[in-house]
Amino acid sequence: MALYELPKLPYAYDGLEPFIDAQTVEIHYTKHHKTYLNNLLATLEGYEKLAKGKSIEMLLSDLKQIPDAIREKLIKFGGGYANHNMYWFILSPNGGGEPSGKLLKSINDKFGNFTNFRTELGKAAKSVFGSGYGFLVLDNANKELEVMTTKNQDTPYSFNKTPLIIIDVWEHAYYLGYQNRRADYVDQFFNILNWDEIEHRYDEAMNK
Ligand code: MN3
Repeated sequence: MALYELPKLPYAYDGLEPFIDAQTVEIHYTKHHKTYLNNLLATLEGYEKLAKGKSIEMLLSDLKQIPDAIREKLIKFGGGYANHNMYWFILSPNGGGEPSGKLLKSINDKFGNFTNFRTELGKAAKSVFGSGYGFLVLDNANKELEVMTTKNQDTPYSFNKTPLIIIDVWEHAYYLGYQNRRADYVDQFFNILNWDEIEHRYDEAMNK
């Protein structure tokens, strides 16, 4: 068995339509995500011991432990693998709406109200120059919610933060459906957010 595997897409390729088209999902999952995984596995050849029994999130959380020879590749390919593992699962054909319970309360405490939160996260994702991501994260030290962005395939795990929402703003995530209109893609993204999964991640991160 390989150290890491491609998680099964939790819906059909057309499951996120009309917000993300089937061809985009298929290429993004079978080509981009799969290639990150393949490159990660190639990077870890000869370093199996390092990764054995550790999730990719654990490796990315402690980059000091990664040998210099493979650190940059692990950040790129391991980050790309981890970011996409998360991306598919915080989206759902039955998504949208608002969170409830403790997460909603934390969002209201931090951002004032849900609308402000949406605006702030959206603005961050739209503002990424080049390729990267917008995130809602929980800071592991103070347990506060934050909006953050990363470049390329950098992940919040490497900054002692746990991602709860990820918005992929690499062009491959939206160009077929939205062309250059990244802002429209980001605005529509909220219609497919899987709040059950996001709340589950929040509870786990709070109790860690
Ligand atoms: Mn992507």
